[in-house]
Amino acid sequence: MFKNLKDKLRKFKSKAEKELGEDDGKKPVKGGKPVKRVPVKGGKPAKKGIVRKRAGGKSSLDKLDKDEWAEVEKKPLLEDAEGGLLAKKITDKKLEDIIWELEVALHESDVAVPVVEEIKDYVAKELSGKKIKRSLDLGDVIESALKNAISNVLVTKYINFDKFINDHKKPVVLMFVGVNGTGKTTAIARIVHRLKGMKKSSVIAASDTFRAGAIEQLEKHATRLGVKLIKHQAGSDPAAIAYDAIEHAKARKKDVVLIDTAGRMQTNVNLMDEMKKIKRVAKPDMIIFVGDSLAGNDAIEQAIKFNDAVQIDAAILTKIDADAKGGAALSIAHAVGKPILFVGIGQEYDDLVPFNPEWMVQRLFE
Ligand SMILES: Nc1nc2c(ncn2[C@@H]2O[C@H](COP(=O)(O)OP(=O)(O)OP(=O)(O)O)[C@@H](O)[C@H]2O)c(=O)[nH]1
Ligand SMILES: [Mg+2]
Repeated sequence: MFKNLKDKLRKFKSKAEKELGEDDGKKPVKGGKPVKRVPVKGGKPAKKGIVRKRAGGKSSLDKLDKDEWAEVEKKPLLEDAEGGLLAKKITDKKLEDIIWELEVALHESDVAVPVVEEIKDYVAKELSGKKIKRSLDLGDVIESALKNAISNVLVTKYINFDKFINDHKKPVVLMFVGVNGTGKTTAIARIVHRLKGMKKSSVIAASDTFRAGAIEQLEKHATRLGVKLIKHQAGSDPAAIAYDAIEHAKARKKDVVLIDTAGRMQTNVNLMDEMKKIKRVAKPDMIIFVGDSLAGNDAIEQAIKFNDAVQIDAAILTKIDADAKGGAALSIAHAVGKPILFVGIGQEYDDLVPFNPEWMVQRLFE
């Protein structure tokens, strides 16, 4: 999972650590002006022998031994607010070089362009001019900047799916949309399985009347999961089936209606119009775009087009168990401004897991 992106981030971190860790040989600078390599207090040179606490704990400069002074001399000395000595300042020149490396790494992992820009800017802002205490590890500082940048792009209005279902007026109507073969039907079966675990009853609407075998596929899942499937013949009106399923749910006091729809290319105007009709008739409480993470940047493009057509509320990203790149997972929520609800991580019913930024960041840096 995300091997490519993970490796690239790891390589970037160690390279950045190395490059930023090297002394640039310049005089240390504070506020743009060179400062003397003598600790200062209130802008004036400190009196010889004055007691000054170092981050490392020594309390008097007089007490520094020869080797320690040699160490101090090698590095720019700056003071932090507490008067502790600081070791390093990340210069903009060095930063520019490593940010370029980061940009390349992200592009190679299929991260969408606006997301690359955002991560770059965030990392640059967080590291620029940063004075790094000796007590801090440069690698940790870089990793934390990366993690914050990634969390930042993943944070969109979070939806707690279980809470949404629990709190919402019943029946809750969920409609699943996406291009062919992304995993809509499988996701529906998995959500029904999840709802069963929450003691919520479901009914499925077989509104994919387009693809041969689609109804049979759902029938198998419905039988296995023990839920009602509302179906008409192949080729019949998908909106009418959704309507019937909702009526059934109202009459039988079912909690959730899940509407399966046919896969369609975002460029197929007729099928996109048909999807809009299902929405008009069913008035779903949540439209969920199901995207295949293996499609990378195409999945982002599709999400944008589906969002333009029916205003999606959330996304599910499937097959991330097979996704080495990780770009789609990083980009999709940002691209459409809607959260990822779940990710598909395998072929079993349980392999649909709630998604949140920490989950992704944890996997990228484990
Ligand atoms: N590895 C893996 N395979 C998945 C995942 N989700 C779905 N699949 C597989 O993807 C294939 C297509 O899944 P479907 O659920 O039929 O996709 P669909 O979007 O309903 O397809 P259409 O109805 O034809 O548009 C199936 O073989 C699924 O088992 C996942 O998270 N990981
Ligand atoms: Mg399907």
